[in-house]
Amino acid sequence: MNKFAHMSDIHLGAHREPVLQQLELKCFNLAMDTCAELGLDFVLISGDLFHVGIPDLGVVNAAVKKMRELQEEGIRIYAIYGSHDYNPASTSVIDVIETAGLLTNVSRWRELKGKVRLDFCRDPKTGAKLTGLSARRIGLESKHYENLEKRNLEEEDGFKIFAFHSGITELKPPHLSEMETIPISYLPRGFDYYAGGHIHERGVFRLPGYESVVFPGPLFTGYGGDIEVTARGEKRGFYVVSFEDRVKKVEFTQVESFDGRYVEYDATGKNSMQAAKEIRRELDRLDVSGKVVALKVRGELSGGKTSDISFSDFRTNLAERGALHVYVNRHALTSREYTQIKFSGEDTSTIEAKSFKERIGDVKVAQRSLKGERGVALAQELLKVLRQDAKMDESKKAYLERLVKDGVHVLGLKETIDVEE
Ligand SMILES: [Mn+2]
Repeated sequence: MNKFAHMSDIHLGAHREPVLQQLELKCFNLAMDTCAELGLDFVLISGDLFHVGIPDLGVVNAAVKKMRELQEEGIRIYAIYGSHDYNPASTSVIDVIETAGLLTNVSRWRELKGKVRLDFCRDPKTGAKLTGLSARRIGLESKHYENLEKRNLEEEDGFKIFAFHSGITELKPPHLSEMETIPISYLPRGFDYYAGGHIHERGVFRLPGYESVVFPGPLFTGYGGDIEVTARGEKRGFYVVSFEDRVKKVEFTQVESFDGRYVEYDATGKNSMQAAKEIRRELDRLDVSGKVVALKVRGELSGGKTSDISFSDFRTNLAERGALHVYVNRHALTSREYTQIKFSGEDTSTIEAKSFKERIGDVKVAQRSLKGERGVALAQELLKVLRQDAKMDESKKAYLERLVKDGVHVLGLKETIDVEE
């Protein structure tokens, strides 16, 4: 029986804290070792292997070392770009690793008479045929799917896998309502396996004409919210897919990322002093040694300021008691007396999307791309570009030039700039 691993949203390099960086690498190494132990034929990564297009070289080096080990075991790695490791204006780390021969990007597309044409990549060991579409800039991605030539893909015989990095409208969880998705009909029909990425929630789905639409969710954690979910007990890992001429079995394989403890506290109706005391009591009850602690505090205080609750004191105390890392989510904590937080939500990206949506009406320009939902998406994309850190050894000038270049690209001004050059 042939077997492959389907993973996604690994987000290597997402964390600044050394402890989380170590856990992240440990988790990636463990996942790769598990693939070797299980004797898999290949690994398919549906995007966001890295958190950014040009990550820290130390992170890249560690990942490449492990990928090379896997290759030496005879296990090939296939991938597509995700929304994070896709770099609009420059070479992405994925390209570098592909050039080095350690990974194959299966999204091989070209434009032919206004249509997007995809080619298959055949796995030499199993004969499986892989193709897919990488994430692109929001909007551009939809355009790619709209123009996708599906006939050659649907007519191809053999065991076929389609990799993609997008949310599917029909499968969108209600709490991700802000997320841009594509309808399932954008994908070619009749593939044996649809290897999804981008949605940080695990699930195996079946839709008419589309058997086995699978999202593995993050392997470790991409965003703070993922830490919270893991700490709450959600298992992380990847899917092992057994197949011959059809899929025989899709099995979740857990990869231990960390031991977590989760505390949720509803401060509604309490004053700030009461709340601080009760949270502390909750935390004191936990054995936190060697654990990652996620603390979520929400609700509206009846009195006092949210800043009266000293989260840094909680952190210090937990660190002293041996906690590996403390993640605090207090985005949804407000006070009746002092309303400082205008937008509440579960995580930063939701809050950003809400804020942009609320203010987009104020944008008075002629360009349609800057208004409405497209404007919101563009603003989010631009924010992502501007949020990039300078790389080690990168001069301030080079850094600024890179930001401007990426920003100009996101805004779709590339051609104008080219003319000026
Ligand atoms: Mn992701």
